[in-house]
Order: sequence, then structure tokens, then C-alpha cells
Amino acid sequence: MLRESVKEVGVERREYEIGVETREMVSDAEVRHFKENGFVIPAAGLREDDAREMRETIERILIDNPDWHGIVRMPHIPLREGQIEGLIGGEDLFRFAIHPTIIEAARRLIGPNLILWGGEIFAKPPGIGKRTPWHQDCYNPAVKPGPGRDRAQSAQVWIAVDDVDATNGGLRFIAKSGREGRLDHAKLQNAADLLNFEIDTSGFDPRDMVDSVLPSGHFSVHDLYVVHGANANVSGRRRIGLTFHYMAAEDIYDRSFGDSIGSGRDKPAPLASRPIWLVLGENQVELNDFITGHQNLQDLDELAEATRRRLTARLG
Ligand SMILES: O=C(O)CCC(=O)C(=O)O
Repeated sequence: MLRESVKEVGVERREYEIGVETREMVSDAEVRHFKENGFVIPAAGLREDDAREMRETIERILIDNPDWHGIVRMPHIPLREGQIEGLIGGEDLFRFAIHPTIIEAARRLIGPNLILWGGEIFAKPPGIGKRTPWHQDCYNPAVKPGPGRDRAQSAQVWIAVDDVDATNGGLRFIAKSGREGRLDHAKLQNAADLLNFEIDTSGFDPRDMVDSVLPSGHFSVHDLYVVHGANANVSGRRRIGLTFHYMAAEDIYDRSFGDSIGSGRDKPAPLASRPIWLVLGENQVELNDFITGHQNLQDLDELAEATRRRLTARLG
């Protein structure tokens, strides 16, 4: 739900009704589930009006950016001079990346100081949507544990744009599979797959594999370590997920790591030069750099900062 609209050049400076949007999104039992299993599918989702706005925004974006099949990286970044990733209209999705409902869910799971460090659209058109090989998100280790921490904390929020289930290639998790930390990923060279790396899952118990079933506007959240993947979409229904990644600001976004070592696209993901934003609380590690990659994004920076202040005052 949005308060009055102040249309400016760039991102729309509409402010969310923080009180309405920050209702408890994740129960204590769901927090425990996330910590034990590496993922959670909360019962609550976006309010219906927000879900509708998200769907309408995505439909506009798909029209304006025809190359959307597969992975679209950093969809919340507008394609502007100086930006090497992003989409026409990305500023409209940035609003969802700082949505109080989503931030509140991430806060419950990984704590009160949060950095928005990435995002994607995972789009699987009907009949031809590619398989997502089993993998862990720590395969690209740009997010590192901060001082005194043995694991980096990240909440990868995967929002269903379309209704999603096992038949149209919904995300699947292997419960507790991240307990041993980073696992070996073999290189893949199969054009029919969305990623070019994969974990051998033969050692896992198939009974631990959980399909996420999400109505549009609901979301799952997974950590950096849980093994997850998705079947090809051979159904007649489109399957699109919009994801945003939040890390604890006690951890490090490591730009010295450089570009990604694997991805589903020809070009490696330029992790080192991506813009990141503090979206809740305070940054705890000096190394986190909120300047690199922000060329021509001042309007987003101002909106993120205004929202951070209001949300931090409310949520603590
Ligand atoms: O949506 C998919 O198929 C893949 C999503 C994924 O790997 C992720 O969100 O980390």
C-alpha cells in the first residue's frame, strides 16, 4: 500500500506506509525452520495490492526488455549511463527491493543490519523454461563472513511473480544440505541448463527434497549454503521469480573477489563493481563499500536512505 505519489524524474518517491507493511512476516517457528534447514516458505506474503503492483511492474519490464528468458541480473538497477547491468524500468523494481514487508522478513531471519547486495529475475517461459541445476549460492563467494563470524548470513528472498509449483519448475530445496558448508560444484556445459555448474546430489536423501509451492506475491527465503535447484518448465504456464539478496551488515561484501567464476550467461557477473545499499540498521564492517557502482543512481540512493531511516526507527 502506498502513500501519496510524488512523481519525480527517476524512481518514484512514493513512501510506503511502514506501519501497515511491517506486520510480523515470519513466525518464530519459521525462523527456526530457516536456521535448521537453510530455507523457509513463510505462510505470509505481500499484500494483494502490492503483489498486483509487482506483477504489473514485471509485465511492463518484460515488454521493455525483450531479452528476458533465463536469468536477468540486477533487475532493480535502471539501465543508465555508467551502469553495466540492469534493465529499462529497473527503478520500479528497486522499490520492491526496499519494500518494508521484504525487509522485515529478512530482518527476522538474519538480523537488524541489512545490505541489499543483489537480485535476479529467473524467468521460465511455458514449455521452454530451462532447468536450474542443483547449487549453493555461496558458489560465488562475494559475501564473506565478517570478523569473528564463521558463516556469512544472507537471505535470498525469492518472490513468486506467477503461481509456482512443482509442475511449472518451482524452486526445490534439500533440507539441511548446507550444514557442511560449501560443497563441490562440477562444471556443466549444457545449453539446456540455466547455470554452468552443479552439485552431485546422489548422496542426499530424496525425502529431504522440498518443492516450494507459492501463490503469486508469496516468497521463499534461502541462505547461501542450502542446495537448491528447479526442474525445467515443460508446462503450459509461465514461471517467473523475482529475487533480492540481503546480507547481514556484520559480514563483508568482498570486491577483491572480482567477477563471478560461474554463471548461466556468457559474461561473468561483475560482482566487484555492483552497487550495494544499506537498507536497515547500520553498517558494521568498514570494508563494505556503498559508493562503487552507484553512477547515476542518486535518486535510488536517496529513496533507500529515507526508507532505511524510517524502517530502522520502526523496527530497531
Ligand atoms: O529460480 C530459479 O530457478 C533459480 C533461483 C536460484 O537459484 C536462487 O534464487 O538462488
